[in-house]
Amino acid sequence: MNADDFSLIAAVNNDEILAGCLARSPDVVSGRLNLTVIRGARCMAEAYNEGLATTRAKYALMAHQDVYLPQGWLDIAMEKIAALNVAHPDWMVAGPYGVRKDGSHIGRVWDVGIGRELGTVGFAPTPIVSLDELLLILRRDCDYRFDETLPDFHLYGTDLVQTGLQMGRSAWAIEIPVVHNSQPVATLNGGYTQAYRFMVKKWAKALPIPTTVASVTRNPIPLALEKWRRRHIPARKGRLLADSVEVARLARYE
Ligand SMILES: [Mn+2]
Repeated sequence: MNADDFSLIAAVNNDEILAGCLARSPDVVSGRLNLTVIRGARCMAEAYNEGLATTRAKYALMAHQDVYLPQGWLDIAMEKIAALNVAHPDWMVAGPYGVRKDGSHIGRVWDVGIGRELGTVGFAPTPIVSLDELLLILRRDCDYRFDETLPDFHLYGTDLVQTGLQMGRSAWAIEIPVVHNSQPVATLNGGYTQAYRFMVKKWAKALPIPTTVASVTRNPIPLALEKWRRRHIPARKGRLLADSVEVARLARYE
């Protein structure tokens, strides 16, 4: 396994955020990790499918523009993925932060919007039923394409994990910490609700599916409660709240 086995894909709508986060990652700056940027997509599935079509790398890394991969990240990821290949050869999807079947979270990521590290130091690879979409790793030994009928820019990670599980493959949270230089999501109306309703129909037989935001279920309460919880959060400002490298050092990620 080497760096050429990896391809990094990002959907971008803000070049300042990209430059201050993902494109600033040392593995990207050095050219070791190839970054493909997709702009102007209608939905995330379309963006990522466009990105996947540009590469035959064995492992596709799909990351938010506001994710920073700390110094040495690719080497750690290669080590963890090689171990997963041996221990769980049926794996198809992985990421740094996910949710177990019982709804509990597992992973490790510094979230700038929340202002602290989320998760656990030193956890073993853990089976999950959904992943935070900040970073998704897809093993490309099958012909997975994102479902472009899933609207907007939400829940595509949950859809990916559930598709893998339905195919009899496994999905994991692994310890590959990153900085999510995020801004709090102010509203779950609009695009989020559309994507949520789509998922309730598509995965009717698998419900409830816990996610990092609200459990996907026919019961209207979890989503309503999550919307209410966010009622005072102001709209995103479109600029970074922190310096990615400073945060990575504070987190002792580099
Ligand atoms: Mn993000």
